[in-house]
Amino acid sequence: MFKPLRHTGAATLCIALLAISCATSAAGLKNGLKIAFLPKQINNPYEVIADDGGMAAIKEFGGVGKVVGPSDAGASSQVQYINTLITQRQDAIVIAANDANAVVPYLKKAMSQGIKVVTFDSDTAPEGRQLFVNQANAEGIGRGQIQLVSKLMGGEGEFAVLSATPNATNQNTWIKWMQEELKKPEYSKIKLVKIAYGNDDDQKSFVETQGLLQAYPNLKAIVAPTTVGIAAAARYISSSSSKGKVAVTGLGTPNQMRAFVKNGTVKAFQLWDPNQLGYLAGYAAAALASGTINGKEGESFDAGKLGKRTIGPQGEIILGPPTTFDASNIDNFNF
Ligand code: RAM
Repeated sequence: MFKPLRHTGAATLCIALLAISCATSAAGLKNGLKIAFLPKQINNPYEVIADDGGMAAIKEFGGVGKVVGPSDAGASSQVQYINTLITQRQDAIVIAANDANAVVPYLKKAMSQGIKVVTFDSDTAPEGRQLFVNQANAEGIGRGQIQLVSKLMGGEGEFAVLSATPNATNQNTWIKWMQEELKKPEYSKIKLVKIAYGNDDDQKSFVETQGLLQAYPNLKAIVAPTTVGIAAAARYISSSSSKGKVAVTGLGTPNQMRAFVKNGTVKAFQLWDPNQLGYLAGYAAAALASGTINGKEGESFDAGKLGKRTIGPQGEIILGPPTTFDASNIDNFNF
């Protein structure tokens, strides 16, 4: 019986056609795509893991990947990199935006020249990109952080948030959902006393932690929804008299937090696998640049080992729910 060709993988077809060189991969992706990752900052261990995931994906589908970016997470620090990537005629830019708006005119310029733009980790305003690869549902992350800290505080007392930069789209969205969750009657005895900003800078986050402990002597917990912030806060508290009195939680990488879980400073925290986030973003960018998707809701694409993924409302693709790490499971994770 005749089998329609579209059911035949491109790779199989390539073998069948033998000597003819094929311009697409199994997933219909073009060969040799130039894809640049532009993280919030290049020296942030979280971003490094995510970028590595992106580069692994690009290697799988035969593209040419690279990572460029600033050393600080300032609002406009990524602009010069975007301009250079436009000049270099990249096929796609995958960016974790440091500001929802500052980069938009430059990303629009890229798109007007046919360069595909995917945000991941931290989004821009929707007009700045074609797709947003989100680590997890933002509402779920924000509400989940409050559920976790409430448990660690025994349901009452003062806590502070130690965030990244004041303009970080991802942290600001999560904090908004934390504040929503706090409106529920079960949290009536919990008070958010301060939102401090460590700018995803280790030293500044460390000093901000010290400042919070001095300013709020009754503080029972610090929630840092940033891997840089939580590691700095845990480091400060682990060698201070607040150890055992002030809980530290938030979003961290198991490798950075392991020692603080083992020494009892941190009981529990959350995250997803940043490597998978970058990997998914790499495949999304390649699918866009190959024209197998246009970025419309409901379209699906093949994301290698992560399987088939579908675009949701507002061009958002979600990796999956976060994991909660504690002493019982942290050794099962290595990132
Ligand atoms: C930091 C960055 C990043 C965020 C993680 C949780 O590394 O701010 O954007 O997703 O924390």
